[in-house]
Amino acid sequence: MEKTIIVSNRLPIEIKFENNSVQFNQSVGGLATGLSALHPKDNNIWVGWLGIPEENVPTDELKDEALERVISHDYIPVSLTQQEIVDYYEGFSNRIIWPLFHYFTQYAAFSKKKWHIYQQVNKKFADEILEYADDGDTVWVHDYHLMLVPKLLREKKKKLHIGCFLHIPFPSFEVFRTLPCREAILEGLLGCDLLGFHTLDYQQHFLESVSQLLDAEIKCNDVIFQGKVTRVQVYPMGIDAKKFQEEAQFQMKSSKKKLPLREELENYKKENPNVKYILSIDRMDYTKGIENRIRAFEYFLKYNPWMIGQVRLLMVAVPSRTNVQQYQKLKRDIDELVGRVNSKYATLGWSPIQYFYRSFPFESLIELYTSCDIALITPIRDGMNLVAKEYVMARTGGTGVLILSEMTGAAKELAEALLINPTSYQQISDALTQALEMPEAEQEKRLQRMQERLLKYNVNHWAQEFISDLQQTANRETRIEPLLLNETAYDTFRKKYRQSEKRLFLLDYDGTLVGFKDTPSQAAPDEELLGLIEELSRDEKNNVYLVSGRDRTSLQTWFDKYRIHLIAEHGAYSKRCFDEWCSHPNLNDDWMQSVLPLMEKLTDRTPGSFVEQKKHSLAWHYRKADTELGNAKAKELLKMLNNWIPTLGISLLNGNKVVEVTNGHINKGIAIQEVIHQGNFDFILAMGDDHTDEMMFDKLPTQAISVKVGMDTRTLAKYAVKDFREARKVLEYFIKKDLNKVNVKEKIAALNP
Ligand code: GDG
Repeated sequence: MEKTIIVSNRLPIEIKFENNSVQFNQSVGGLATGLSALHPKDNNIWVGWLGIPEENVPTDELKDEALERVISHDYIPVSLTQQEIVDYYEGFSNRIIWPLFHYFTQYAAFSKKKWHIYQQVNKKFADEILEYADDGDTVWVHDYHLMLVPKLLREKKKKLHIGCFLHIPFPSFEVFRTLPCREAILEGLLGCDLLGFHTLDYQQHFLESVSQLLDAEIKCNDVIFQGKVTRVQVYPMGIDAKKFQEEAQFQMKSSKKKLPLREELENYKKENPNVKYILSIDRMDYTKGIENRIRAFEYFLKYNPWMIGQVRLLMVAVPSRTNVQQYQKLKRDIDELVGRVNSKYATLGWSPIQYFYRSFPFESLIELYTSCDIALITPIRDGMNLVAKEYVMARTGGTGVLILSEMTGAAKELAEALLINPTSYQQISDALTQALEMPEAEQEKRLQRMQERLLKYNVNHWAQEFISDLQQTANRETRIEPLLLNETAYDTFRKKYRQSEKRLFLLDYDGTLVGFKDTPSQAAPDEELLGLIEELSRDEKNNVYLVSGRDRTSLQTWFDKYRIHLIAEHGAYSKRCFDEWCSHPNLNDDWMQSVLPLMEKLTDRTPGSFVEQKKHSLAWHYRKADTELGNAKAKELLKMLNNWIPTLGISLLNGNKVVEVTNGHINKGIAIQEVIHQGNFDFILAMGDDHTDEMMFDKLPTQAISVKVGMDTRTLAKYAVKDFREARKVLEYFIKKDLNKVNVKEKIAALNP
């Protein structure tokens, strides 16, 4: 039976060795809750580190006991040495990737040694997973500690369904490019079938980096790299919304239950009925904007002195990564800052900031959420930020205001919060004023909308959606990977061909029937091809269409005397044999005025490139330009043109050493659709080599035979041949009348040497 393997740096359990025994605790973090539908279940397992260095396990007996207990819960521990923790976890993950991906480039100090150990530990994880993973199993890898694992798994086991989710932001290309091992990181992630991010921005940043740094092809959300496709999508992580709601309701109702924190807060409120509480909870991390929050609060008090004694900032900073130097410094800075602000504004019975440097049990967390009137969440960068969502869900009393940094992933979903720029003290101060003055009815309305959304898009929804998309994506891969034409396929085609009465051949020209030449004008058909076309068109049952991006004149000059039909300029024009050219009703060329100058400018800066002006399309060819320069400029051009798609209504074709722009409402797919609708064909064969032909393949009925010419990328075609010579042999095969079995075998041997 197929299983799911979850992989994260840390296992969602805590293990301690105390008094010569093993203490084992299940932790109830967001990830563990979200994945509870997957683990524990059937034979699913979770692979991760136990959180303590190998050397700290006291004795072999205790080690065995710990292992036994961990494994009995279907957790597979990966053992790490102290040195690996220093270099892989604290070092590369938390001192290089974490700051860089959160735009704190000044903190990211690359070191070859740390990178080396990061690779080594990723391999350790992959090896452990491979011990348990069988073909058809699903592996879901989590977060930035393990970005090389997908590729390492894929290299060893092609038939795994591999998903990967990054919980932190993916930075813009300009930042990501500063990482010396940037290509290896991208390639590592591209080993998976489905890669998930919290927001569209992170997804776009990733795709941009791929397009700039790798020789990969990007089709919508699919990255095609080294013959493998990775779908890159957005899955905003939710929380266990019901759990927060129910615990809050439970606490409200059960007045008997001893809730020390709440009691203390309520007592204080009784004595000071007008005081409002502002809450902030984060790990002590420089990305969370703790420092600017305190300074903004100080600013608020300075410019709203009548609020002194009326508001309190209740600030929880949970100790985190205490071995990392920057975190130690941050702790010192925050201690000092809180001290300074408190000493400046405190009165005898009141201090502006109540500061806790520790974590609280879950129940106390809810007490804090339910007791505080405002949540002030101000990260400088945050992948998502679950605290914001938790505060909203715990406000079951109907009131409460969320002030949220626009730099968090959560801001994209919580539009009813008061969104602020975390670096602007003025904005934070204004938001505090707005929150303090907000009528209750408005608070309720805003909260309700957010709560409805959070209940629907909860953490289970997040996990289920990801896994279901992963299954689909991975299956799709095997379904549409083209097959090399083989003997059985040939026999079936020939049978179909013979039994059919009305046949349709849809043939691309350049790259499909002829090889590429330096200039388009050199690619005139040779004797062999013309003979083949003539032979094919002689049979009355055959309707042959050349479906090309070429201009009308060339096609007409070359093929006018044959009984074939022509579709020129990607469908802008069509011509039935011995008839006149007709233009497509969607034709409109206004966009050319904007695109042509851009291409001409690029040509100036790219020696060897040139613009081909067709009647209704523009093609920028860079076949003769320096490869590196040509590729780089083509990417630049595509990027610029991409932004123009909505306004100009254009369509971009990233072909083989050519970027072609056409009218977005005209393409080969639309053109052949009309042909197919008009005829009643019982045999259809389509052949093509590039993107423009994919549009044609996309519109074919299921029984059609589609053949991709070239093996470099993925395709919607069912079959593939290596090059134009083999494509010609496919056609030859149909028209030869006296083929016997021996000949068939020879042909196939020649096709697949
Ligand atoms: C990373 C990304 C992304 C906090 N204090 C206590 C406590 N917590 C819990 C909260 C919340 C979790 O810790 C913190 O989650 P965040 O999302 O806010 O932040 P990170 O830890 O940085 O998480 C982040 C997340 O991954 C998920 O993808 O959102 O952007 O950085 O659940 O409730 N829990 C308890 N006591 C505390 O004192 N019990």
